[in-house]
Amino acid sequence: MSEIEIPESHPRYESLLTRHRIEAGVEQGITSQQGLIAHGRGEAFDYLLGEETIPSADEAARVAAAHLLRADYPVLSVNGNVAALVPEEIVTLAGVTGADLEVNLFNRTEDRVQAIVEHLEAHGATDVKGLAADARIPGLDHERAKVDADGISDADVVLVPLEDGDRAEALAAMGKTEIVIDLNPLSRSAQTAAVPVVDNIIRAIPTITEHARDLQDTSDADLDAIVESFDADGVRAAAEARIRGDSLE
Ligand code: PTJ
Repeated sequence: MSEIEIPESHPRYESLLTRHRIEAGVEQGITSQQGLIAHGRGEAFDYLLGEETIPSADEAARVAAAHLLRADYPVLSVNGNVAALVPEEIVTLAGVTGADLEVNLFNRTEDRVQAIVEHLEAHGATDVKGLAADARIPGLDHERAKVDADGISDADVVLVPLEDGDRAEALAAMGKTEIVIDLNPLSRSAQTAAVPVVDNIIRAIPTITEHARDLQDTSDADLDAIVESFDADGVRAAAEARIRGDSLE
């Protein structure tokens, strides 16, 4: 039996363990209550994807890695679900790609931003951004507009995980490249992303990290070629086809 009294032989063991992490995140003041609902939405899509990284998602993860390595200033945005599910993994990705981490919340409270910053620091992060909130993303009327002037506001490439909203579009309007991780290929964020990674964040972050390690010594010209040959619409269509059950992938 694990800490959560679920036998490891249970057919949904991994999924139940992940749910428990989200629940624990709420108890620790890291994850919002809405995060529980968001997680349930994600689980349903993951079930339909076969709970695996499909080839198009792996391709998108490689392109995401190329973008992060090629960027002048990449920033990984962290919300309450990301912090609960992949704290160590996202800190590792930041280290491998030279990106900064910034806490950006929809249901923003200063206490929760602080709790997430401390949680990431406990997993090895330093200089986590998000507390200053001294700049705004133009065109957004909600709390996700609040960003750091020397963080997301200054970034050229931003990783936007787990949000079905209008920030990816607003970031694109600022001239930034947005990489979105979302299990729903039809979410607004996935639809407007330059690079939609349709995969569970639990698999996607380590996959992007693995690609970044593989691409570390690749020339800028070759990274540019990887980025330029990417077909975001093709990736969205492949994921939707897999979910609808008419995929040949
Ligand atoms: O911490 P906060 O205050 O910033 O709030 C964060 C949530 C996630 C609650 C907020 O961003 C929200 O309400 O999100 P939505 O609009 O429910 O969108 C979340 C998206 O993430 C949905 O499209 C889900 O399918 C997707 N999703 C959920 N869990 C995962 C996921 N995608 C990848 N991996 C997951 N584990």
